[in-house]
Amino acid sequence: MDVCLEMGVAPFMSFERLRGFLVKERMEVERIPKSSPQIIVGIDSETVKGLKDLKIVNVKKLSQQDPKTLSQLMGIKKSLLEKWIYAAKILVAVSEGNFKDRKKIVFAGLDNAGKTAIIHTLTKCEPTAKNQILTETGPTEGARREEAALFGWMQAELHDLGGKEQHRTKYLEGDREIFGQTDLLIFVIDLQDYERYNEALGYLESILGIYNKAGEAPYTTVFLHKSDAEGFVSQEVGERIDQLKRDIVKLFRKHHINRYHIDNTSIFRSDKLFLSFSSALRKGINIVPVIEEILKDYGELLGSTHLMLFDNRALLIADYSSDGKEVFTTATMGMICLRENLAKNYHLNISTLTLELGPNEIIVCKPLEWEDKVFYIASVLPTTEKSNVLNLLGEELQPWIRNLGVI
Ligand SMILES: Nc1nc2c(ncn2[C@@H]2O[C@H](COP(=O)(O)OP(=O)(O)OP(=O)(O)O)[C@@H](O)[C@H]2O)c(=O)[nH]1
Ligand SMILES: [Mg+2]
Repeated sequence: MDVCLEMGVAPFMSFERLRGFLVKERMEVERIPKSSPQIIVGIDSETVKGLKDLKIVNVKKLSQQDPKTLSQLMGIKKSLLEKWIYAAKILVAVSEGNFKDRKKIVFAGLDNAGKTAIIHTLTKCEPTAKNQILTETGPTEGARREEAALFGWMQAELHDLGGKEQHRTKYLEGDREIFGQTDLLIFVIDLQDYERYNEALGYLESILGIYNKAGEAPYTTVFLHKSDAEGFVSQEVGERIDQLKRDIVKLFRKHHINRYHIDNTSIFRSDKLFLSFSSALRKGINIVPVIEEILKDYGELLGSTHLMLFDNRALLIADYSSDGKEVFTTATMGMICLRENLAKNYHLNISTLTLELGPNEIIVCKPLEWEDKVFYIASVLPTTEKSNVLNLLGEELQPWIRNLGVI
């Protein structure tokens, strides 16, 4: 594909970000918003004419459209319009320098809930290293911040809010620095600490109140953590846990929040912890549904029941699945870790991994290397015959991955 952007004053970063969305003309990045929608990959002249009739004459105008309405007006598939509109949104955001360059993820919960252990597992360990020895960090004093590149280029700030009572009181006293502009709230409750369920719920409610007052509504995931109690869980304990879940749901309802999720987690099932975390992360990223549409199209083309996109930590960025079997996802995470380990420790660069799980069920996992980042596309296929199509898919996904989280 021709690379048809010339750099004006916009930083080099923009060029890399936008590569792949544009063809046909050479132009300066700043001129993009006022250019014809025709500069976007895939938009043909017929569509441009249709858009013009609706007075959508430039990329900026296109970026402001609602895909559903436009689909009805133009008789074009919604998923296609969604793709173009999101491409336009990204182009405008980046060319106007108006994009989000990092995500704020807040981990909150009572002291000893397991927040620091979770962050440590997610950032320092491999997802299949079960029962790894955890270096005890001790209680976190105040708010701690860690930077991490997640899903490739997406910069994230992980805020670990030490949960001792004196710290909680301080955060709740209205420190805007602590909760302001959160993209994702992960609230951790120690499932084994039955006596403190109500205290934890009270803290969660206070935090939701702060967001409400600030007019913010970040996606919220509650981790019911340490769900690894050995042996028998008594009926009484089982009932307490069920009651806790009902109380959490009630709390969200009371605050009219419907963007939330409750998940069972444990650092001793780090593969599941990785999946829970990626699933929470994905919820706040507008572009993920666009990627999933692309995966679905290729899934159907390949006759594949599963198509998955991972980063090099084996965090699941997006997937398409026609039967929802988790075993493929977990198996692929294992393959990724194996490849990462062999590359790190033996300088062995495996180009494709395959794993035959059963008749007509072959997982083909391909690494894609872009700049200094590695991603993995994996597909469950009946034979490996068509697996080269995954490279094409990679090409198509690149600009979207490059821009994850910018709008
Ligand atoms: N059984 C079990 N123990 C865990 C798990 N996660 C963390 N722990 C243990 O729980 C204890 C507290 O973990 P931390 O991560 O320090 O807790 P925290 O939420 O950061 O606590 P504060 O910093 O005081 O707010 C440690 O002894 C951990 O080893 C888990 O999934 N299962
Ligand atoms: Mg801590």
